[in-house]
Amino acid sequence: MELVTFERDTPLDEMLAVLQRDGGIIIRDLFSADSVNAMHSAISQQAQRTTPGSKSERDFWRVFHGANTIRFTSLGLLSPAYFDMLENDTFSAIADAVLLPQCGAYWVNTGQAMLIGPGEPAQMLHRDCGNWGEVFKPLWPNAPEITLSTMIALEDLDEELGATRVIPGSHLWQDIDRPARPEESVAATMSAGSGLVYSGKVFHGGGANRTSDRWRMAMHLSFVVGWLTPEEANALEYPTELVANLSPRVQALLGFASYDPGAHRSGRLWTRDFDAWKISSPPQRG
Ligand SMILES: O=C(O)CCC(=O)C(=O)O
Ligand SMILES: [Fe+2]
Repeated sequence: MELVTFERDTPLDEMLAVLQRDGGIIIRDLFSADSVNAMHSAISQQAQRTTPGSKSERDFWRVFHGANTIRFTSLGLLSPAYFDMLENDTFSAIADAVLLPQCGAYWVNTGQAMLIGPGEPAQMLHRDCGNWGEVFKPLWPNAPEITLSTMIALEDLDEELGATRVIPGSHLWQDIDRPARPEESVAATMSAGSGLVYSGKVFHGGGANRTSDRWRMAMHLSFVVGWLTPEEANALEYPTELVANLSPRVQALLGFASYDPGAHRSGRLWTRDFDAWKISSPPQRG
């Protein structure tokens, strides 16, 4: 079974129906060539300064991250194209449909370069909602969607280069303990600028890079419901002066707004100024 690839202008309902059925879809040209080129260039440069392998000492994370994989975050410090990608109309519409039934607002979980190096074996298959096991485990198989991700191709990705692998339908498995077998997975082969959009509940993982000399150029972007803590400390990564120039939506996605469970968007920033916090004029201290 292959994952379904859609054109970006496909009606949202069609894409959502297949996302609900398979747990993942590919959207061709999801991101603009300008954004993808800018991120490819910025990430390539940063990769030159980054040592492959996990920054963690723990065995689990060392295996999960891979010894010959380069990962880093804070992508908005490398290129403003990252902030444009956060506002992608199609990914936003899908995230609204998938996550807003469970929350008043969602925010960025992480934006992350994920470059798989030559000879790296396949990553373990996993579910991204595993980051918040307290929520999904007791409720499985009826657990709500709490996170939505996209793997973004910064160049053409095929199986040999380590395209992400997905087990279609595994987000609906009744048995939470059913093991994920690599033979059940399919490669999300896609062209540069395309995005694999996938449920936090579907089994997936980075593919093996079987080339001897090429790095897989891809990045990950995920949102998580506003009542859970993201992996990346977005609000600590970006200085207020930088965020002041971004759109209100991007400011909120990066945590420069309180979580508001209702429809009454207050626009405040946590409790620094309860009524009307203006990012362009932060409150004076002392
Ligand atoms: O690198 C990939 O293709 C997938 C990585 C991934 O799923 C993860 O680290 O959570
Ligand atoms: Fe993952």
